[in-house]
Parts: sequence; C-alpha cells; structure tokens
Amino acid sequence: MNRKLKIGVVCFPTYGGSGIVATELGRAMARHGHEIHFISYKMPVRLDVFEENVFYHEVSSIDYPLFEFPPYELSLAAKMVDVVKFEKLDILHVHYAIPNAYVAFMAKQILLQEQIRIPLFTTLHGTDITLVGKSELLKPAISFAINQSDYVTAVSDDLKKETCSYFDVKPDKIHVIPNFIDLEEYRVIKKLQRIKKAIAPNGEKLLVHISNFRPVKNIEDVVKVFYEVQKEVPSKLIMVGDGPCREGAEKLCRELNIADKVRFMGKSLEVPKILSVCDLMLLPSKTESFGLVALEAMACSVPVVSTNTGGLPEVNIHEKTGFTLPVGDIEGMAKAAKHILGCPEKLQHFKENALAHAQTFDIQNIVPDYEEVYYNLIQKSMEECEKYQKGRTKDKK
Ligand code: GMT
Repeated sequence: MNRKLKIGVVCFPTYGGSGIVATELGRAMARHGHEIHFISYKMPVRLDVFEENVFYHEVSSIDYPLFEFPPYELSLAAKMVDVVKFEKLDILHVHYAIPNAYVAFMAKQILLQEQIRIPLFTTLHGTDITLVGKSELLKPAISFAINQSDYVTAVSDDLKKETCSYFDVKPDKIHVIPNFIDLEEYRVIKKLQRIKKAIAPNGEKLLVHISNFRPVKNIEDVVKVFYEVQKEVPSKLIMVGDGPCREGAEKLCRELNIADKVRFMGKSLEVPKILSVCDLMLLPSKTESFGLVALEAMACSVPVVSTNTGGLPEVNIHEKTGFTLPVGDIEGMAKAAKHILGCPEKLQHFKENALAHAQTFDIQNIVPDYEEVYYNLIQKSMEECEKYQKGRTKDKK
C-alpha cells in the first residue's frame, strides 16, 4: 500500500517539545506528499499553514456561565469526529496522553456508531507520564487510554520503562521511536555573528539554556552552574524561553551579581540561529524523557552538560557529546562545563562528537518508521472492517 495518506495530528500548540515533535513530524510527512490535518486549540508555534499539504483545524472552547471549567475534552472530541468525517482521514496520531489519547478513544467510539473505523496512534512524550500522569486519580484513565490505542510509541527507552512500571500497561504495548531532528534546517543556519557581537563582544564563551522555565527544568541550577563557570572562564549565559521560574532565576542573577553576564531573551522561534553561536548548553532538569532541546543543540555542534535523568543519557552521551551528572550536582556540572570550555581542542572535539551523534537522529531515518506503522495500522483496520461487514452479511442471511 503506497497511496498518499490523510493523517490527523492532535497536539499541544505551545513551545513544549511534544508540540514541536508533532509539528516537525507532520511537516515531514507533508513533504512526503501525505495530507496532514493538525488539530489543536491554537496554531502550533512551528506550524506554517502555507506549506503544501498542511491544514489546521482549531478547537474552539464552549463558553457558558454554568461551566467553571470549559469542557475542552468535549470540544476536542467533537472536532476530531468532524475532521475525520469531513476530511476522510485515514488515521489519527495523537501526541501526549493527557487528554489527547483519552479523548481520541471517545472520538473513535462516536465514529464507530457511524460505521467509520479510524486507527489511533498515540505518542507518549514525558510529562504526560512522569509528572502530570503520576496521580493515583488519573492512573486508571491514562492506563485505559494507552491500552485502547491501536499503536503506542514512547520517545525513549526510559519513558517506555517508566510507563510500564507505573501504569497497567504491558511492555509489548509500547514501541520506542526516538525523537528526531531535521538536520537540513540546522545546517543551513549561518553563524549569526550579530548575536555573538552583541552579547559576547570580547570573545567570551557563550552558554545557553532553552526551556519553558517550569520547576522541572531546575533553572536556578543553570544560574548556579554558570556562576561557578564564569569565575574561571570568561563567559556569558543566554536564557531562552519563559515560564513560572523566570522571575526567581532573574532575582538569583542579581543576588549573585552576575546580572550583566546573563541575558534573558524570552521565547524565540530563532532557536537554530541562537544555537549556531553558542559553545555549551546547560540542561539540569529534574526529569526529561528525551530532551529534544539537547538534540537541537547537538545538531548545531553545541555540546551539552545535563543531568543523567530519564532519557537524557540516550541523547547526551557522557564524556562524548557532553557530560551527564546527577540532578542537583552543581559542582559536578560546573566542573564539566569548565573542562569542556577550558581548552579549545577539547571544545572542538566535543563539538564534533555532538554533531556526529545528532546525525543518528536524522528525521530522514525516522519518518519511514512512522510511515510504515501508519500503513500497517490502516491495513489492519481495513481488514477488520471487511471481516465485520462479512459477518453482518452472513448474519442477515
Ligand atoms: O519539556 C517539557 O516540559 C515539555 C514537554 C512536552 O510534552 O511538551 O516535553 C516532553 O516531551 C519532549 C518531546 O518528546 C521531550 O523532549 C521532553 O524531554 C519532555 N519533557 C520532560 O520529560 C520534562
């Protein structure tokens, strides 16, 4: 079966990694000629609807004074049903278990009433399992949603292990397809010397952190590590992103008297450009199921000093593409950063390793894996449908 597919992609539109992975995968599928229908409550940040084969369907919220909480799940299910029917989708790929996988099951049931069978593909990303999902109350609903999906992937081996150990889900239910990167998009970026000149005019080393500044990212540790590094290595720190911990981190910079060396840039869509002039990424997260941003850094030849939690060691190889250290080990991370930045030959060596390892996550290698699963699921669903129809005709006779 090699026909072009119509794929529904359900995701969060925000700066988080799951929305970015969903968008980049969808865009890559669109370039392969498939028709991609994104379903979300806002335009995903990296989506360009003027690309060929890309469509966007917005979920609108139901407002009524009775509702203290607008019933988003209902609006989302209704939108999924509508788009599947109207656009005649072949498959629904939902990113993030909460509530997307759970809602997709409901949409599937509604569609079945109308004799429409749609295979459900769920990708688990991390916080849906390791943080938000880890509530006793949500456990049965999330286990149910995962088990009801026709195919489930996790973005790292570690996330698969975590899912199976906490939820009532059997290991053979979950397949690992790691996150990926479009190396082409990063390769074409010319070094933006303008950024370097503005922030590090005296040739200081540039350290960078990029995240949604949530507690899980431990961003005060970024500041503390940098504080130690700048004592020995002339350097500056760029903080890209925004979120609830930004204020605390800014305050800490003032207290440590390093505010003039740290630039908070807010959210940015220019990640590859910024990374192109950076020397080292700091990622001291409490947990990280994959760490897409580490991969983005490595694709720009930027080594990473990170924690060794979750799926990070699958992306950032200790002593090769950077260093992975225990959560909270400020001293260890600072020492590792100084080790990498302290000698030009060493830095060059780590940079080359980072890029070489990033190349193993090239989107060109991952897209065919997803495509194969899509085709198999659709084939299986069609066979089930035929079996069901035959059964009905036999019963009527
Ligand atoms: O990192 C976040 O808090 C955002 C979150 C998301 O779902 O949008 O990211 C998760 O999914 C990314 C894409 O698969 C992974 O690269 C991140 O490691 C993961 N975040 C955590 O596990 C904390």
